[in-house]
Amino acid sequence: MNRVITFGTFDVFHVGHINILERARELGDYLIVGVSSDELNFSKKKRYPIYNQKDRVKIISSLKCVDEVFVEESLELKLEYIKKYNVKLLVMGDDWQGKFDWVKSDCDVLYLPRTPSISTTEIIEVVKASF
Ligand code: C2G
Repeated sequence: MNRVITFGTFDVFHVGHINILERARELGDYLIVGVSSDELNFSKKKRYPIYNQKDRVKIISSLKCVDEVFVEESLELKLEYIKKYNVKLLVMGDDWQGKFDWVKSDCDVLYLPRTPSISTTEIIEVVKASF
């Protein structure tokens, strides 16, 4: 079985998120998703996600292109997760281009083009501006 892994916060779930998950799934036949924990998000972005980790895990778990979900506690644990889930390919959006090349000893890495013109940050800004 060709097992693929990807990671993300997937806060305020949108079409860019589903596009990358569907494309990742098509590159293999079993897709595992590491959903970033609330604390990991806070450490990266200095704010908590709008949707908490329990709800984000529930949303990602409900998608038909996703086979398995776990909580990603640290960016540095990528290699441990890759070994634990026995995956052959790591897929990320190209905003992460080159950032996870250090796992290439154990796993192929592919950066896919992001869906243009949509992001969680932009959605939050648009909603804020409309009030
Ligand atoms: N994405 C995309 N197109 C967009 C927005 C996002 O393809 N318009 C992709 C990102 O490139 C990423 C995935 O969707 O691969 C999840 O995006 P985020 O939720 O923003 O993930 P991030 O906070 O970058 O967390 O270990 C890595 C981190 O957990 C990734």
